[in-house]
Amino acid sequence: MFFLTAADSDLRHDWTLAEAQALFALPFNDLLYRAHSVYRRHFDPNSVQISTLLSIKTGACPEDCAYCPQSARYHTGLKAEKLMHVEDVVAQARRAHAGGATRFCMGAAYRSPKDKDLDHIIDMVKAVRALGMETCATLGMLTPPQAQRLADAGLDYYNHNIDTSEEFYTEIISTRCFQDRLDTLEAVRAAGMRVCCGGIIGMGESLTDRAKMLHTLASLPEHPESVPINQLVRVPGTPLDHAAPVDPLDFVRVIAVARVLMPRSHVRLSAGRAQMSDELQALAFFAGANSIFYGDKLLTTENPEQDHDRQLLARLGIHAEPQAGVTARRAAADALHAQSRAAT
Ligand code: SAM
Ligand code: DTB
Ligand code: SF4
Repeated sequence: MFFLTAADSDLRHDWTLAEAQALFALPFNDLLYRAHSVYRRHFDPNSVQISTLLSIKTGACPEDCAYCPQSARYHTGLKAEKLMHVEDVVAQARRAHAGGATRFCMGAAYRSPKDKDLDHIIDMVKAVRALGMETCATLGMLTPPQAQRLADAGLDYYNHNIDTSEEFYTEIISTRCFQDRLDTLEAVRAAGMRVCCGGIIGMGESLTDRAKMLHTLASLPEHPESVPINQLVRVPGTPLDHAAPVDPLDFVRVIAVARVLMPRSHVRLSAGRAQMSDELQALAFFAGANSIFYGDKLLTTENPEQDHDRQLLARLGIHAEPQAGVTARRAAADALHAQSRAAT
């Protein structure tokens, strides 16, 4: 006899948009109770996965993403920098690992990487992986062969955000379309990498746009393993500098709905933490956020001081996910990857 447990039935790929909207419409306590219950069935609620970001190629990006300080179209005072040297990247990764991060995410301000840049980035991936860290990269759009090269080099995760709903996307970016994002996500999956995909709250999107964004993510053939929820960092010089601030409780609602729709994913309380109170972050962790970016800088903007984060996590009794968990997750993923390579 086969019994379906509550945890099994939490995992669904057939959520309707109306169900996602109904979750947003729940009274706050009802939504948080539901999200936290789901969270406990799938994770240790006192453990957080820790990633550190590094901008390996900064600014001068040809895209026009209205939120981004790295677009060449806006005057944000950011100094553009070429692709970093492999040794410098590895030195930063080593520092992040010693500080407690288990995943290292390398970000580059590209529309899509050139193959010769990918050669260097592959060297970075191999060297960071050799430290025992999980590796992640966010380099813009990828062709299927590029995705395969990164997967074969051992890149664990690829970050590529859908950012918002398909409808609102055209108001934020004109230089690519929503389908381009989905195509890259498909190439990343097909190559056997794990997916990190989320969005930004606070760009002037409606509640329906938020529900649609999460519904799109939860309707992918496999849920992204990591779902970063960013609060817009308003950067002077970008078109969204004066966007209206998000109601903090509405931000927590997004985390909670993401947790319910994608129960086994790591939901990351991502950009914007430097502008959040400790209490708001505590609520977001209760609602099911179980991943953060750690380190004084995101890509180009500020993140909370490491000391402050250490104290906050200690006050909440939340510990960093142990390295053993990371090692086991990688071994399982590597075995799957080897199997699928053997089958092709
Ligand atoms: N160029 C690549 C791309 O767009 O996919 C990778 C780097 S890009 C900076 C990665 C992500 O950072 C974006 O998709 C967006 O979600 C997030 N981001 C950029 N600027 C932000 C801001 N001001 N506030 C919050 N998130 C931001
Ligand atoms: C994600 O979702 N957020 C990160 C990471 N993935 C690449 C980037 C946040 C960037 C915030 C603006 C900056 O620091 O430039
Ligand atoms: Fe370029 Fe990425 Fe910034 Fe868009 S979000 S401008 S693609 S770096």
